[in-house]
Amino acid sequence: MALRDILILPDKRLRLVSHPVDTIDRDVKTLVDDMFETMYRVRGIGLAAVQVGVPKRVVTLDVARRENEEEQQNPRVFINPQVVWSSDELSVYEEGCLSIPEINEDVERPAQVKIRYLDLDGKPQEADAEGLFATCIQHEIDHLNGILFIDHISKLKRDRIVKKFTKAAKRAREDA
Ligand code: GNR
Ligand code: NI
Repeated sequence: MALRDILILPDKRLRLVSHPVDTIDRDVKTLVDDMFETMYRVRGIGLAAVQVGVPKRVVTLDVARRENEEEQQNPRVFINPQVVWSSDELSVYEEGCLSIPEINEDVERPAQVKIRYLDLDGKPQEADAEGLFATCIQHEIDHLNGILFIDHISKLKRDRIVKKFTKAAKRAREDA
């Protein structure tokens, strides 16, 4: 297992549309292992492969509350996940993103969704999601389509956030 670097806004690779996985080979299994290690290390509750620079439709998720970093509670893998139904009812959740550190904003999304995906054995699965699970899996599927949670907030707020991260990246380049 290995830690992977997480891409940070305004990295253009975060805007790639990820490719479906057709065979769950060793590369995909290693990717999933590394994504869990990386996600638990930084205390994330979800991670999309594109966030570590691999534009494949792979998501790791663990929305169980953790006291202790790296303590796995309910690790789940979603390959080629799709929302096949979403509720009319909406809910608001304060979201964050490992690719946009230290920014949290309210996002409104369908409160419940039904998703279809493949498990690590390539077997088709369905899940009904609500609460934090519903929010998080929608956030991750957005990543697979090159969409970030800041795309769901006001343009004024989004532009401010992008500007802040663009400046920080420029400074980091100059210091290097
Ligand atoms: O760790 C994360 N927390 C979080 C909180 C509210 C809504 C969504 C998330 S996902 C985020 C990890 C991440 O960036 N996944 O792409
Ligand atoms: Ni994210």
